[in-house]
Amino acid sequence: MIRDPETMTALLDTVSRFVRERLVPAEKTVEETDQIPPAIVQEMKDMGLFGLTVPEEYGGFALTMEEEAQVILELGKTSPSFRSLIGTSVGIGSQGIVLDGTPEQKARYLPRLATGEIIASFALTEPDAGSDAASLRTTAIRDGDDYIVNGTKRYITNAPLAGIFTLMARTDPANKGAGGVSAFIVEAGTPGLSIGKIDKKMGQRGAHIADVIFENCRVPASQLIGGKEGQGFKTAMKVLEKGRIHIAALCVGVAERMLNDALNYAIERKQFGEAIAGFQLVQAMLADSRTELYAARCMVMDAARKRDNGDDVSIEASCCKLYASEMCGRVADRAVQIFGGAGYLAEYSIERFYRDVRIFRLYEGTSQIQQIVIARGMVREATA
Ligand code: COS
Repeated sequence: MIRDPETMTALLDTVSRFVRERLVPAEKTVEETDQIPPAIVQEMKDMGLFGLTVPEEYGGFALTMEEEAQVILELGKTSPSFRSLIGTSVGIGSQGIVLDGTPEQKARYLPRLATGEIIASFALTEPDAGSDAASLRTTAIRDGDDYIVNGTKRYITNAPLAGIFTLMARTDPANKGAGGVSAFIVEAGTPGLSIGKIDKKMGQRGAHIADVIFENCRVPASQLIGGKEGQGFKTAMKVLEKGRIHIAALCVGVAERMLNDALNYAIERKQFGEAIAGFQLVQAMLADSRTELYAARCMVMDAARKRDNGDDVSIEASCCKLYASEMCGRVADRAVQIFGGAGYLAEYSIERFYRDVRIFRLYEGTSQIQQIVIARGMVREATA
């Protein structure tokens, strides 16, 4: 749902100009230094990018899903590390509070998330709990007015920068399943909370992940999201469902950038006396990529509109994430092929994008998890 087309067009134009004029020229620096320049971080804050999905009464843009998808698609046309910086505050890190937080929790954290003063991270995954998220072992045991948290969270995006963590922990150790899990807001700096070393990754330099370790970390009971135990897994699933449409939009944006670069290269690059864009085997790669991109974009916008409409989109969100992330991988591969030997060189951005996009098929639910969610949903529909 686009609430006001004029405002939306202005926002998209601003983001698009920012991407073209500020982010694309900084891509190499981010790759080389493994840091997003502080001036760019400040500009992202000033533009309100950290608050895209925070409700207006807390200082955000309160974008609908369709609006968010359009902005993220635009922001996707550059190194995905930039999106990653705002990604957890816009998506999985904040949405547990937005969807299920108490009024006090919203008032305490959302205004500061909206300005970018603090960053929110999402702490679900553990060394032994990834796809099987309900098997998480981190515990939060009630002790007076507090919970005492123990456990380790792994691959936590933006952990080294985060001001708060949306933490999923088991409050009922006797319940080994989803029902024993609760969600908390834990502030960075709480005694007993520490951050591991930054992990070295395949791509997305400038975007950092690390372990988050809880050792007898005392968290006030007022930090239990929604004030209710046993709801944490459902909060996580709702957050991830929305996040899957967000990531699918990102996949479309990055794929558009890669395909555009490959097309321009194919028009310039001459072999056998003519531009390689004139060769049908190259044209097939361009055409297949354009077709799949079009399909993914249509899927993302349809799922986003349905969610805005209040429909159950658990199947559609997973269809989008599955198709768009796999499509993005195929487009990256074809783009390298079109660039030929040059595509293997760090000098060209496609070498970096090829590595950067590999994570899309893994995080916020692997392709195999999306298949499971889709098929289970189909069975549920058919047997309801
Ligand atoms: N919205 C609301 N509630 C949901 C939901 C959703 N999208 N999906 C599941 N739930 C609820 C279920 O209704 C169920 O509630 P009841 O017990 O009241 O019926 C509860 O959550 C447990 O669901 P389910 O039985 O399906 O849980 P499973 O343990 O079988 O796990 C999968 C389901 C595999 C889908 C889940 O573990 C998953 O998504 N794994 C991937 C996690 C992931 O994306 N990790 C990425 C790391 S974060 S970047």
